[in-house]
Amino acid sequence: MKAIPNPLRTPRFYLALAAATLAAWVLQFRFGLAAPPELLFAWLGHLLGVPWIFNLVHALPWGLDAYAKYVLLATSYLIVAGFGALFARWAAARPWPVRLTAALALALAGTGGVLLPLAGAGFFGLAPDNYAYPPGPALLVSLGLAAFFALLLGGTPRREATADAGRRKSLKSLALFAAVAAAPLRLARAAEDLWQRIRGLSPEITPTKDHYQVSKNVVNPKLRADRWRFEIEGLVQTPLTLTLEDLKALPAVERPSTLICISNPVGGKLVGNSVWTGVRLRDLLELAGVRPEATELVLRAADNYSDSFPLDAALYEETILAYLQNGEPLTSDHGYPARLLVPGIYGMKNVKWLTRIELVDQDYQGYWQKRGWSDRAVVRTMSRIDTGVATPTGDGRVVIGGIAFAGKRGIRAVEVSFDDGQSWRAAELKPSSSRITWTLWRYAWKAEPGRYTVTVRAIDGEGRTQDPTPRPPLPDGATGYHRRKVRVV
Ligand SMILES: Nc1nc2c(c(=O)[nH]1)N[C@H]1C(S)=C(S)[C@@H](COP(=O)(O)O)O[C@H]1N2
Ligand SMILES: [Mo]
Repeated sequence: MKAIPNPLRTPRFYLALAAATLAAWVLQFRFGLAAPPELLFAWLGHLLGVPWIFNLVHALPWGLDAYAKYVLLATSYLIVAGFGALFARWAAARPWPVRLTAALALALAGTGGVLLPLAGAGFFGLAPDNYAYPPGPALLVSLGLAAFFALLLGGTPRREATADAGRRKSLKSLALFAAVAAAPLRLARAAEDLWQRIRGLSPEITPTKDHYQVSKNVVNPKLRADRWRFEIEGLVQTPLTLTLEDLKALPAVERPSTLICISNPVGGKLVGNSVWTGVRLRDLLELAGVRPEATELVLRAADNYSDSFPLDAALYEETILAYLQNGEPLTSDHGYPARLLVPGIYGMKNVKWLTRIELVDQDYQGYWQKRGWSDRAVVRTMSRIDTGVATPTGDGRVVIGGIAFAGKRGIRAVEVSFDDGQSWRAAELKPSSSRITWTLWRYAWKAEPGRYTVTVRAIDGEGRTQDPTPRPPLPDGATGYHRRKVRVV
């Protein structure tokens, strides 16, 4: 019997790995297609959640904390490479048609059946609200990579080299792999840095002190946590009364979430995106036991404010009773000790200083509804140009940017126009951490110094283009495109 060399000791394995990784990066950075490790990365990020990631980041030695995201990304690559190694062990003795078929089948099952669902995109990327990972390309990428990998692997076992020589050879290949792998990471960082360098562009997460603040009050209530009680009553099996301590004892979730005020004008600043931590409202409702007749929730607050929204919005996975904003207790202006966050509907229904939720079976008109504002208050698709002066990219072009938001629908595309909407060019989107947050966009072009009038519009996750008709905020939220003069110096 011919001896089969351990594939991990053959340079070919590392060559195959390097080649597959390079191919994945070209596809990802050049064409924006998600390769398997990136899908895994998306899932790990989701699984760990922001607090854990913060902890990990702070625990990283040697100044690596600035690169935490890349550490996680590299870990994802290592895990996928680990599976590659297992496969290589198995495949080394098999003829290449068997190896190829197995690799393709594994890739198909792994990407379509495991990684895409884990990344939140549904089986084979078929979830209706998956817009981040086009399923066809993601599957093609992994099939292509698998074929590549399988073809390069092993081959006919050659005559045994001495174990030592084999080890030296594979160490060398490993070093080569690391060197090659570092280059695209640097490229990715440079691309990321550009987002940070665009002067005037909103940061992805709005620091609490910069988050817009709106309320009906001249002086906001300053509540004492030890006196605060939160009640769920009305059409429930067991009415509930919780203290802040009770609330904090329940399983917490945290998520970035964009708030926008219904009175925000086109191009306005009444929009912000923070990371909120709290308890899922549906968990609380489950504790109380909602009766089948209930259709709406009435929310009341310590400042005598009230509003309502339908029960189905209360049951969204993302709807939370939050007590932390960006990792810190809520400030009194943002609703201390607890406030509601419900995605997809305007800020006014995100009640601050919440004290009571009542389940009812009929429509309820809240504080602003009695004053003529929309009751459904579904967030309209909006986009904004943040930059009044374009930033040089360093390669002869200039770049502008801004935000786009479409509530629960997500953003599929952003386009800019330099001729008042006669022609449109696609902007680049920064992959956003979640569907319910705003998306940063940028557009770079070669420009002569001067003044340009730029118009922006967004296309939501359902493929609908932002409403171009200029309308004031009252009663349903403003519509129309944001247009702005941009200087190139
Ligand atoms: N109790 C209470 N909650 C409230 C309001 C209010 O006046 N009282 N204003 C609402 C409005 S109109 C908006 S836009 C958001 C703003 O939340 P923020 O100040 O945290 O950005 O809070 C909402 N929740
Ligand atoms: Mo608002």
